[in-house]
Amino acid sequence: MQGNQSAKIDVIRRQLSACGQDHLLSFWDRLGPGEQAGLAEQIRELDLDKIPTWVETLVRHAPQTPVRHEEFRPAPSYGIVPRTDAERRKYADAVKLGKELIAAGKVAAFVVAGGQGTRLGFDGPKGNYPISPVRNKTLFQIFAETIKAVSRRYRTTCPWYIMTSPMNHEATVRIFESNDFYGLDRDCVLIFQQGTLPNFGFDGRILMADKASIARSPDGHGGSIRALARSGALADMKNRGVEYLSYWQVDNPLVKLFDPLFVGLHATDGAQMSSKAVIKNDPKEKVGNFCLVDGKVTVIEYSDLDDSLAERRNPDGSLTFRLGSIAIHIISTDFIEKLNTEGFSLPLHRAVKKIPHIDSQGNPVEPAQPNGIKLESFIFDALPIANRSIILDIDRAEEFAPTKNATGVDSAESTRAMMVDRAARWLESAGVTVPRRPDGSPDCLLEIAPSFALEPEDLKVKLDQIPAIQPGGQVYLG
Ligand code: UD2
Repeated sequence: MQGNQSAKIDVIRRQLSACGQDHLLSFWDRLGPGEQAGLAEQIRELDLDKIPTWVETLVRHAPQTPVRHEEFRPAPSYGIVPRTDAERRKYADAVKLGKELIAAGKVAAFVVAGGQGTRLGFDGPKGNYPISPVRNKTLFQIFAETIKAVSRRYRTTCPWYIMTSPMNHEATVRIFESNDFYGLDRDCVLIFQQGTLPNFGFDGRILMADKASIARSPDGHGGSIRALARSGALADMKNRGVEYLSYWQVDNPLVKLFDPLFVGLHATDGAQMSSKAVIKNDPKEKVGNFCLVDGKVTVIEYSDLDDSLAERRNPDGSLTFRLGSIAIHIISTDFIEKLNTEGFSLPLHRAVKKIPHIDSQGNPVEPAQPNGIKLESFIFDALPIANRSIILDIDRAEEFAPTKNATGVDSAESTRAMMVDRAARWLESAGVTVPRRPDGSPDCLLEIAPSFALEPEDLKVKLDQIPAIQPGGQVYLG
């Protein structure tokens, strides 16, 4: 038995040595059997064949792929309001189809929540961040209540898939359990983990977190395509007859899940992966840019779009590349299945980071400056692989308020303000008077629970349940 084990470790040592990573076993002889088994398992999960290429092309140097700006074209989009009679008919049919698909249980919710949320400085999974303006409901609770309200409206059960990472999986499951799954049917909530990728020092050596574990980080939201298949989530979808995923990021409480128009346009046009977009606030806003490259919808990160293209304007003064990516998609399950059977891989992107690790003596190092590279893949890199992809450009104020930072732009404060603003607009559209300050902002705190209204029209039949809103007051409708 002993001999067998040492033969196995010799094989692993040779494989590691072949790709310049044998230091991963530096402390092997000092580890207990459990630690050895754990480390061997982590090494088995490494894509050893690919590591030399990653080191050469992504770690030691930034990638040198030329960005072919001359080939970028602005991507076409559907507007939130139809522009012609033909479009009006198409939208009406799409909404009808979208509603039918939702009611038939063919659409599931899919949130990616495996990120580390470091910018927000919140301890724990970001989905547990309290965000709603009056009741302080968490992001997870708002999504759960929305899914419950949609299920009730369509007399169906909308399943919810939640991707976590090894860094926050257990904590996420505990949150759902301690909240009794927010009143959802437990069998319809599937929480699964994405994979990880090793962290590298600038010299190309994989960093060790401690003597028995490799420094790793989640493999990016693009890792969801593989994780959906590996975790059994995709098989579960097939069993339930789910054909479309309503995909979003955990930090956006305004997201309109199960949007019949979006689902319907995606299905009518035979798209495999579709996106919602907003008109960018300024040329260099920090969102991806929708472009056409070789005729395919492609997202070019803001940092990769040349200033001259970012600033380019149409004769009417609007930005030529005006559509910003807000990470809201419809993805067909057969597209995910196809990608997994074709052994696809999405490109990896590098990020220079401060990565705690141990040195060659085993002493912990807490770097004050960036000291290494994390790799990840992005879901939007699947767009050009799709045989068809549509874009629906929506009203930012209605659907997009990400909570990314502790203060300032895209912070909890700005998200809450947008939630109140949207509630105020919805109420006013139903004929309710909302007190406003001289600058036009609502002079009150407002919160509309998804169970009360999923859209402004829902308020019109509940006017008798809405109290008068006093200046400086707060109203919760639930
Ligand atoms: C993303 C987009 C940006 C824009 C913006 C909208 C990228 C590179 N940029 O910016 O173009 O659409 O969102 O808000 O995506 N996540 C995982 N696993 C991971 C990494 C992330 O599940 O390994 C999740 C994370 O929990 C979050 C989402 O992906 O829900 C986005 O992650 P982020 O906050 O790092 O994205 P950000 O702000 O760089």
